Amino acid sequence: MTKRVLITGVTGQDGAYLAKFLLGKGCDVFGAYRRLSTPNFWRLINLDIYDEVRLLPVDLTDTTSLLQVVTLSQPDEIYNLAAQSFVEASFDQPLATAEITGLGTSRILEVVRQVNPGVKFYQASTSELYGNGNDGSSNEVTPFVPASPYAAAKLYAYHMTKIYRQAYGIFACNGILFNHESPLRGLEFVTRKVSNAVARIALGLGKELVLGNLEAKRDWGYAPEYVESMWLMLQQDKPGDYVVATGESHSVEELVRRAFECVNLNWEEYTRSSSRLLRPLEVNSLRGDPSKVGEHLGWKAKVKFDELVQIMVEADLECWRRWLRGEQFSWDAINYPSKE
Ligand code: NAP
Ligand code: G4F
Repeated sequence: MTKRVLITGVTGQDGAYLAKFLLGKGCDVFGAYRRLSTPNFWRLINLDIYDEVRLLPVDLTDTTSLLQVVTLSQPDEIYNLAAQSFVEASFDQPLATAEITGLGTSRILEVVRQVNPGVKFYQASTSELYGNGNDGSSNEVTPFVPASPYAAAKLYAYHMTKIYRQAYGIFACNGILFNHESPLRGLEFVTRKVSNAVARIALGLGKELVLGNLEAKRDWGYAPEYVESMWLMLQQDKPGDYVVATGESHSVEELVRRAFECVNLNWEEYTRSSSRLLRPLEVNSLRGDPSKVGEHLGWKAKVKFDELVQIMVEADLECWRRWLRGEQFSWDAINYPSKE
């Protein structure tokens, strides 16, 4: 029988890649999207799956709408990817972040418990949970020391996922994913901000790149690979929690240097750091230990840092070239105004 899957946050980076992956597995894919005054299905259109996903409106702050999408889709598996996912914004909007990213997860879990506790549930947990608690590489038993309203909300969601597993026997998993990026990454996040700015500068459309903390380090992987790990977690005999990472970390400065190298320019001539872009509290360094996901699920990151940056810069160069040729296509080039 065709498996039915429900993805919340289907309009986001991971939601779009996961929908594509699950369609490739022959699943009936239901995508829960948030109704906006201007629709944003550009990622689904970019991946050529807009017509294949069954789109249903939902808001994580509205239990009734969650009840409706679960009842309508009757899923075998739910992937909860929806969140206010931008760490910086969580300092400006801590309550909205708690409502969506934290309580939103409780609302879905409770709908699952009441409607069909046999549904398998994936929760998009995060390496941000570790905060500054550990200088080395973090695994499934490393303590969590959240350092942002986003991380605190995700920590609550992480525990609720475990609690519903232990208390009610729900097949609920936490994927503790380290940063993963792609040409479909939102423009606010540092990798895409850099690749987009570098492409514009290389084509004479931009002059400089202004960033915050250049010393922060992250374990950056490639999003299309990471969504496969989500699916693998729900195909096991028993539910569990898994770290998903490359095992390498690089600084923002290395990211910028590598991106400018892709267009044969010297990063120092175009880049500056502004104190206005520093966070009230920073997570200095994150690196994951993917041993468990490798041993139990056979998952391993293939695309590493240099290739990832190249993929992203080339994709943005291609978009801006198409834009210069006057082509119309589904894209997200206009970013939010900078705080600079
Ligand atoms: P993303 O691109 O920001 O996507 C977030 C999705 O959540 C979007 O579809 C967004 O809808 C939706 N959403 C936001 N508020 C909502 C609400 N109130 N009701 C319903 N939907 C709502 O994030 P991502 O990078 O794909 O990440 C997916 C998930 O993994 C997130 O939970 C994120 O926190 C987590 N995560 C991401 C990473 C990473 O490196 N990417 C690492 C670890 C964990 P709109 O399109 O309407 O805004
Ligand atoms: O790209 P970022 O905004 O990602 P961050 O904060 O690591 O969060 C992302 O990864 C998490 C997993 O660890 C997810 F849970 C979360 O949802 C999100 O997807 O920032 C990365 C680093 C930070 O240290 C930030 O301070 O880059 C530094 N940075 C320096 N200048 C900048 C900038 N970040 C952004 N967004 N913009 C800058 O101008």
